[in-house]
Amino acid sequence: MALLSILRYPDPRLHKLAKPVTDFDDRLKQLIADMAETMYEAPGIGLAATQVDVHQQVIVMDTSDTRDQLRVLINPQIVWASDDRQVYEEGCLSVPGIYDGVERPSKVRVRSCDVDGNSHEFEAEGLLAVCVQHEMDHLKGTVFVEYLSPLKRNRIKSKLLKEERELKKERHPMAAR
Ligand code: QAP
Ligand code: CO
Repeated sequence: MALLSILRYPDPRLHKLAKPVTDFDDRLKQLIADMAETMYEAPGIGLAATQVDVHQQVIVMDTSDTRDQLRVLINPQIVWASDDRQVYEEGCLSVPGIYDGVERPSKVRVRSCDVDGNSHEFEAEGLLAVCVQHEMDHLKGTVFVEYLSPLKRNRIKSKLLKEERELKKERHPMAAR
């Protein structure tokens, strides 16, 4: 097991398109174990492979209160979405400290594979529906801040870039800038 480092917005690698998984092998199982460890440690409720710079269609999620209900989605597809929509205050491990309302379909039906490559379908509502859609967006290179106004997005970008400069200074105090 290993902790993976999470890309931070506005890293351009967050906009890469993930490819479907074709090999359900031990490397995939290792990636899932590392992603789950990284998500629980953060702590977060969802993590897409894109966020750890692996551009394959893999998601780990756990929206349970007990933090013991890991869900793994491989090659997920939304096969149905409700017409009614809900607004939820979203955050993201790649956009630390930022939360804002995003409107999405309130129910979705999802088809995805498990670690062994077997296909499953399930219906999601509430927080789980928000989480599935948020994480599937990552696989398409979309970060939730892209649903906000350009003004808000630019403010978020500047804030995170400034924080990153501060973090770099702490790591290299002699590199005066
Ligand atoms: C996506 O988000 C999500 O800003 C998963 O400082 C969000 O796990 C799905 C986190 C809302 C459904 C609803 C964010 C941790 C975790 C932060 C996360 C932070 C520390 C976000
Ligand atoms: Co996210």
